[in-house]
Amino acid sequence: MSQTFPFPFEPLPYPYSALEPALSKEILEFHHDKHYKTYVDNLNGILADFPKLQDTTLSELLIHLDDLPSDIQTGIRNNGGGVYNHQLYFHCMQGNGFCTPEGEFANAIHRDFESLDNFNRVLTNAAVKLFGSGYAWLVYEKGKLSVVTTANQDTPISDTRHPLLCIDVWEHAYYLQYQNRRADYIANWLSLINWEYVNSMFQMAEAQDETI
Ligand code: MN3
Repeated sequence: MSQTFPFPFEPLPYPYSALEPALSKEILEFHHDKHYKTYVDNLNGILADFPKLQDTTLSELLIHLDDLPSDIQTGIRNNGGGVYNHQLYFHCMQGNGFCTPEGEFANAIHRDFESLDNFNRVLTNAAVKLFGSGYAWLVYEKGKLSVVTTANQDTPISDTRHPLLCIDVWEHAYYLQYQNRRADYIANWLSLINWEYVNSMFQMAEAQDETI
């Protein structure tokens, strides 16, 4: 997330119907074109009045929220987080059929979660139990993988912690298709994970880790 102001409204990386039947075209149209776009517009609206922050990357803004002017901290947290989280979320999915982690990344999953099945259980448990709106994440920190959750549009990013994957459990992510059945959405979502993309995030996190 090395983009800077003005943050682009990125197109969905696949057709709106690509994730059916697990996730409907209608959900993705609303989620991408309405919800995500609103966060992009709001973030750019806030930064339009702060030229000094316009060269700061989205990751840096979110890592150093406490250093921002106090009157825009909440706005950047909610809308900057909304942009960051949705971009990762959309990229974490694919509709080309089930795939699995490979190579060194697969070894790391086995080392830290025992198996891919157990990782799926840990992520599912976290996502199902998350109260209210938020995300469940796979993160990399200091050579180790773990699952964490955040509320609202908070992002678990820091100087040392790298988000690799996230599942959006705001009701807007599933309600049109699954109504109150969040667990069914999560179970079907697991089959959409784009492990190739998550692996590329893992490689990047490892590379950045070595430079800290
Ligand atoms: Mn969302």
